[in-house]
Amino acid sequence: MCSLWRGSLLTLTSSLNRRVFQCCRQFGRSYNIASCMPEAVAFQGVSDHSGLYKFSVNESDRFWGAVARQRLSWISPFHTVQNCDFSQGKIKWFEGGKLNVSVNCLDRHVHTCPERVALIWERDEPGTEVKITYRQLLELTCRLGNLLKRQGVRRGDCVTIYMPPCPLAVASMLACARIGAAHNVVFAGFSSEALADRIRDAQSSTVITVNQGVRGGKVVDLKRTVDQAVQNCPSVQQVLVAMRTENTVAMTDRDVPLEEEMMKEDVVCEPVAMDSEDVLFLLYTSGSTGKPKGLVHTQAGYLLYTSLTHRYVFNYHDGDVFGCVADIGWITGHSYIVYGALCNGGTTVLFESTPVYPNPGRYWEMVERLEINQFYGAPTAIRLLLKYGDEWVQNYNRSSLKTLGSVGEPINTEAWEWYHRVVGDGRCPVVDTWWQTETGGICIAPRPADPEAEIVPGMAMRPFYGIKPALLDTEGGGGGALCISQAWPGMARTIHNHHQRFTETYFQPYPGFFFTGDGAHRSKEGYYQIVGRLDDVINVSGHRLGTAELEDVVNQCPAVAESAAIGYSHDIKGEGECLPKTRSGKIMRRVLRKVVERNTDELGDLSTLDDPDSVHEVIRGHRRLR
Ligand code: 6R9
Repeated sequence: MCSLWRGSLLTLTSSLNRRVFQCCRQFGRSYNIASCMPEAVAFQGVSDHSGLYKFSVNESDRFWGAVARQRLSWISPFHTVQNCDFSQGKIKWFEGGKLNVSVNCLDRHVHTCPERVALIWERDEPGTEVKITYRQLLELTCRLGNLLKRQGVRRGDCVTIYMPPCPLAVASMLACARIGAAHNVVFAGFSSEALADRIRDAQSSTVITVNQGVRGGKVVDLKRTVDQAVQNCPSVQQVLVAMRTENTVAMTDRDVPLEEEMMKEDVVCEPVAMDSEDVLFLLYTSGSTGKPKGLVHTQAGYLLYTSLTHRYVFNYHDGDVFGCVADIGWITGHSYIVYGALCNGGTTVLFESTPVYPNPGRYWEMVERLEINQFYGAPTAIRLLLKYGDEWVQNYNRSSLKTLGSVGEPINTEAWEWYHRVVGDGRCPVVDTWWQTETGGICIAPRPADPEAEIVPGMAMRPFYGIKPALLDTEGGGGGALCISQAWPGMARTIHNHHQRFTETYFQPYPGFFFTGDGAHRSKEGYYQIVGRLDDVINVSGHRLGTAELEDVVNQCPAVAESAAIGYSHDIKGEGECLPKTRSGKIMRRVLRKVVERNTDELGDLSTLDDPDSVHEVIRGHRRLR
């Protein structure tokens, strides 16, 4: 591992760009710490942001205790702020406390502002968005919670959700939280095999899906994928099917028409009092070896951390429209589209489409139409869009924008500059947010709410409150393996059913530290730049793929004795992995066979390929091998 990061550091793309952007001058030079974080008034001696950061790491019990009491609604108070021991991989926060996450995300806002819009469902077809108020979302959640109970789902069970971003997907997540079940959201682009693996590992008896998805003008048969998956999942007793399109799909005895059945349920569903450390959800992510890991996040700490980072990293204020274009199937969707945003009473966008549908102006047309204030997206999309030229951006009014966020992979200087200069008209801070499924929420970001904050293009900059990074195995020049030296409330608690793998992966490489798997660089000012993975995880378009998973698939070909998957640098996607895949993640073997047989004139229908160019790359690669 150590030699690997050295290699990565050598490829550090840009030397630190010294141009620095000051942001958030609107607070002026003198400011009141209470206006930034009300709890801070009670922290003795804290008068500015750097003091507040120091307090958050040096007095972390007092910091997190105060913030948790202030920001979450508790059914009963916690008695211990934290009880953590990295050597055993033991992470516990707010023990003794009881709360319900759905009450924090819904009921308390329904009391104060029932008609505020909670969700804007930006459907695939522009201009057909649907708005759901907090009152409506609570009703949907309660009906669904009651339906799940009627179907036999109990506290502690795990429900698998295979749905594109839509209000019923969010209501399903919150319904689980309301009745004390955990959820396992699987990205609705994954294949039936990947879905089946995750259902089996989570031992779900219930799967929630839609008849069909709609994305980029194309209809995707999601229910059919679920049907294939559950054939190999004996634990599944029922599949709840919502209707995203009007097309009927074959229903079996196991299938339950979701809308029809939930309308029979009551709009009141008693929230269960959950312990702080009960499981909120599992989310599977790729590791460098073996099967995907079901990372476990729990109730209170996760909710607190996502809401605090949502508020301060993006400078989110009441009434703002938060536009995160990730899918709910990734941690970014969980933490910032759903939990962080709703815990803060925010209005949050659910984006169903693609950056180029119906044209490359889609994001910015949406920003104008929905008056989005914070836009949060991935560098891969920014790199793609900048190639289409500035006009697609400039055609639309983006004056509502206040903060631009980036996540998922390093953002190169060209993309950063374009995002800042063209999309944000040079006036919106760009926050490059570094974090992982494992960290639950953003750990390193510029913090625009800090009036003193400066931002260096392409740098994630500074640790968030409570985060104490450490670079280990340093070799001069300020680079090293990025670790975090003390616990924070948002971190994952274990890997579902594999606690030993959890400790081995994250706590044994550097005893006493949480190891992130990334390499980073620290400037003399103390700002962080993330270099990328040190292990065999490949990052394609911001999505994590394990080399072992790719090799597993390749090795299934009878002619293949051994294989090795590697990432190579790709202009738009960060890294490429060279295989022609359908949008649902299936590798098109028939295409590979034709290439190997040198029948490239008879490749057949390539319309379901996610990236038709990948075939040409394979052809070119094969020619070189010959
Ligand atoms: C949130 C998310 C995590 C991995 C992480 C790192 C890469 C994420 C980044 C970044 C550089 C950033 N990563 N954000 N690299 N700069 N701002 O993406 O979670 O899917 O678990 O991926 O993504 O390599 O370790 P996840």
